[in-house]
Amino acid sequence: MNVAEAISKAVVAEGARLAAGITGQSVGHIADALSMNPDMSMIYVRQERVAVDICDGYARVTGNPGIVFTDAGPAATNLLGGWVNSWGDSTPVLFFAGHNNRYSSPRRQTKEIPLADVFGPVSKWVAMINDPSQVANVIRRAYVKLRSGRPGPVVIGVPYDVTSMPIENFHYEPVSSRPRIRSGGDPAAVQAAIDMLGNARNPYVYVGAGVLGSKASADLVELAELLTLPVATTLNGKSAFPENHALSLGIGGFSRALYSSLQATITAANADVVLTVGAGFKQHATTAALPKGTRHIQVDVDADELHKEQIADVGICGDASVVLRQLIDAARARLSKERLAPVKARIEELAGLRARWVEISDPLLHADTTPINPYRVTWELTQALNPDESIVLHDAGSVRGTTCQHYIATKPRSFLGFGVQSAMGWSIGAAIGAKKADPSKTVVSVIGEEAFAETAIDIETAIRSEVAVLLVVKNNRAIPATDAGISPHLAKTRFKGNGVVPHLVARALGAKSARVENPAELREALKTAVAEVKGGSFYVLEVVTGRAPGSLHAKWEGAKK
Ligand SMILES: Cc1ncc(C[n+]2csc(CCOP(=O)(O)OP(=O)(O)O)c2C)c(N)n1
Ligand SMILES: [Mg+2]
Repeated sequence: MNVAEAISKAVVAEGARLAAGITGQSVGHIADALSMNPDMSMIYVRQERVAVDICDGYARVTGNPGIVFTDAGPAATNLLGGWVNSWGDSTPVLFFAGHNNRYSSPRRQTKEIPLADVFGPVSKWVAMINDPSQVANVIRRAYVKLRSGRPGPVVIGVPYDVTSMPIENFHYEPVSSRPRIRSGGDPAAVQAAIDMLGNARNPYVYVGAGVLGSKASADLVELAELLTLPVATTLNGKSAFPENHALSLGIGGFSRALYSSLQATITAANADVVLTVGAGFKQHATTAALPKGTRHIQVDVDADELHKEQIADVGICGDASVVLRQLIDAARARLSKERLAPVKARIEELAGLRARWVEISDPLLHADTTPINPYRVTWELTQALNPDESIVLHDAGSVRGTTCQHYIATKPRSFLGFGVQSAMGWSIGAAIGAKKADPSKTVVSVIGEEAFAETAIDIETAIRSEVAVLLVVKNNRAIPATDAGISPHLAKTRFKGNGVVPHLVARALGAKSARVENPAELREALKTAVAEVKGGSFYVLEVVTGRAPGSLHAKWEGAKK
């Protein structure tokens, strides 16, 4: 056995089942050894960043990291556009980076880059395997970092000369054979938190993707029902709490986000106690401060994240599922029967706020204008899919807002939001990864025509790999973005000609496709598209849309309870 084969054996023992990348001399042995393993599903992409996007989408659904492999130098840097998404959103991905021979660098060798300097600041960990004796230890360390705490992408560089070195009697004991490392909260802090929540007049719960990563949705529902707590999610955490639940506020913020719903915004604005769990407090999610005097209980698996946005009154470091369970137990032990009874008035109040949100949204969702309103596309998609059996993704740009606010996610990981880095084109690869993760689901990416143009070439990858997903392209090119105040003069260059025409490009790459301009034909077109994808075809539905504001706050700004 050589080092490359030992690496393949070790990652498979750790549970790796998906690898994606592009080969090159430096990584050739590793790519081949991964391919030799019958348990590994291989995807050969057309650009490296899509390999990361595939593994990123796969990990968001399974929690299991996929393996990315690339040649050295520009091949490795070519994946950074995807890599920073995984880093920003704390998604576990394991990257085997081809590298120059050990003793030939650093001498400006062909494709030589300072791997640790380039990836170090945007990775959870960067390590090198410089000797066969290091294989087992480095891979075990990598999996500890990928599977515990706040996850993130990990790089292992392997010099080409090392990959073919013999490794005798290779024995690997996977860390994944042990239970996941999960820590609980300080019991005193848990008690303080439950007393604070129990006494709250207007509680507000705000949760992020940490709840999804910890598979804590059932615990969250139980706690919310026990104490009648309204729950909002971050964009990345969307689907952590069922959005068809009477206590759901949809997307919210701390205290306000670009995409927070009316019900989330008003609930947060009136909150006296806020419980946050596994939320990242990113710029778009923190557009208004908490009201003065509001107390904050913050739960995060990463102690470095505590007191991040503002001082927390109670900070609890621990795994979301473990801490939520502790909170449930503490509530049962410490709170009165009366407090644990359903608070009917709160549920009615939420229903009233939700009705106002529907009233504001309905004209957009049902608009019959031409070009088609992009919110209408989201509404029709919600009708065309069974949300319990689907995974919906969005891409960067205005499609994010016109998709994430009204799609109703009912099951954990049935909607994959992404956001702090927001690299255009992510959702094509991520949709491929999501479908690999759960082939029983209908997977749909909603994407703009410019984001489509960034990564559409990998439609060919999906078709060659027999992965069928639906891309709904909201094409608003006919109405150029004005980007007023930023780059209005660029429009004559940016919007010249027809641009990349999604339904034609899709067809050239081997996909089925259609284009819709008439709102009356949208429902039928979506029905056909969904049926085709369920039948195993990759399908691109291009919908000619207008432009609409991504955030709806202006429609009810200043509104009070
Ligand atoms: C890789 C990358 N490059 C540039 C940007 C900046 N950017 C954000 S949205 C956008 C335009 C997106 O256009 P489109 O995909 O058509 O979506 P729309 O906003 O029209 O809905 C650009 C250039 C980005 N987010 N990611
Ligand atoms: Mg566009």
